[in-house]
Amino acid sequence: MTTIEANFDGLVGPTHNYAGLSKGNKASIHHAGNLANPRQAALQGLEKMKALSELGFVQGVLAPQERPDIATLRRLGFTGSDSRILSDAAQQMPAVLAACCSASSMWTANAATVSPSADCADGKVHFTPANLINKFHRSIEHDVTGNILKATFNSPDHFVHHQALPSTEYFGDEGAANHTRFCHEYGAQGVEFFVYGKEAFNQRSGFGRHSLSPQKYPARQSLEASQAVARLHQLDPDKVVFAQQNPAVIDQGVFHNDVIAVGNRNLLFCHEQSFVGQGAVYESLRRSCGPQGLHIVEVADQQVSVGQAVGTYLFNSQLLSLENGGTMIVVPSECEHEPAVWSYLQSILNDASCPITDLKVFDLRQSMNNGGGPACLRLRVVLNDQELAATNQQCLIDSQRFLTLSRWVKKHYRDQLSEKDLADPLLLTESRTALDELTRILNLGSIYPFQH
Ligand code: SUG
Repeated sequence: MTTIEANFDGLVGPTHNYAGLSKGNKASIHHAGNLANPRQAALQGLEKMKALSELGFVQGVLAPQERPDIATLRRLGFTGSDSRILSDAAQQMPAVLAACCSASSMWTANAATVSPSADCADGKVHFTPANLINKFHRSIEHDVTGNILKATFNSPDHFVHHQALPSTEYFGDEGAANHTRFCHEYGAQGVEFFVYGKEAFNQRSGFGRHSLSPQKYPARQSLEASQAVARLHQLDPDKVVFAQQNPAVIDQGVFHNDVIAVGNRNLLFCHEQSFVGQGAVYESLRRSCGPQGLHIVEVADQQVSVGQAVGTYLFNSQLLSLENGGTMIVVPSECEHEPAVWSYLQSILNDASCPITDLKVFDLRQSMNNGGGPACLRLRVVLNDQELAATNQQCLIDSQRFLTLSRWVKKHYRDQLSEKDLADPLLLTESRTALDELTRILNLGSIYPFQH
């Protein structure tokens, strides 16, 4: 039996726009109000999926959400026809309308936390959709995310789908963006590494320990949420490590751990300022990994500063195992344009002792301008042969599916979208028509509220 790591990228939805919704995410705030190009955004994402599939990696795609989210606007008291709801919301609460139009589900690293069957006591793959409670526009994703995951991984013999954690800051959960798995081989039991930004309970004064809390930007993930996911997934406590993210880097724009650290198999690639008590974190990881060991590539601030890491998303890279035993790093083109980062990347490629042997660069500018790099765009799902066979095959990318999806994007997507377009009733119709067709292409059934 072979076991592989598949990457399921989020397909960018037709309402991709720049609304400046994510405090603490510098790119999102910086590009607020810019004109977006949803068509280009979706095609840039598909190009990455196609390229990785052509290199022999198993590549999947996850459908976007229904946006504008009329059901949420109705929940908030807007009434009447859909176009009336859009115009009233645009007039009375434009920020809420923008939130209900965000294409933020493209960043599927935040869709869920996934544990491979080799790690879970019942021998099944476990999924917990992230409640994303820290940002309103993301907190309205998890119900439909659950539908999408169930339609993509649709066999109860192999897959367990949990409900998202309770929707409260106490259990703030951002999914796989704060979760990494270390293993020798994908099919062997691994060590699951959960990184949180705050502790919600058992504190003497209020919410979180003051001295270890970020001062400027929010910590999105709570320790208690990570612990709950580890329990739900039936992980072996000896094979789980929890670490706190360094609050000082959250305040510099590291809103998820995957902006400063990434791992694959027995490799951890991170900045020296990633975690509270970094040395002790390494020790716990090494202890849990056991004799098979852990290779840590730590980047010093002198080599690449936290600011440069946030500006280029060096660590929001994908590390992919090559058949020849090497590791390929997939980075966004912003890394090429920052001399310190680019020369660092050249130096590791030339260093025979570094396990990172190959490099691939992608233009993901449309997503990057909202703070989403290559690693944000993908959800990793480790699957053995049977699990892969039980996965919805229409959601796997090959050259034919790439062509079908590219044609679908070109047929339905606009090449310009600004905030004022969000209230356009035609955008709603276009979006629903596109998504209805997509659910047939991907064989998903009825996953959206408008289809019920
Ligand atoms: O949650 N941006 C997303 C980016 C998520 C990146 N994901 C990972 N690091 N895994 C967020 O902050 C911006 C939307 C806007 O401003 O229009 C946004 O939601």
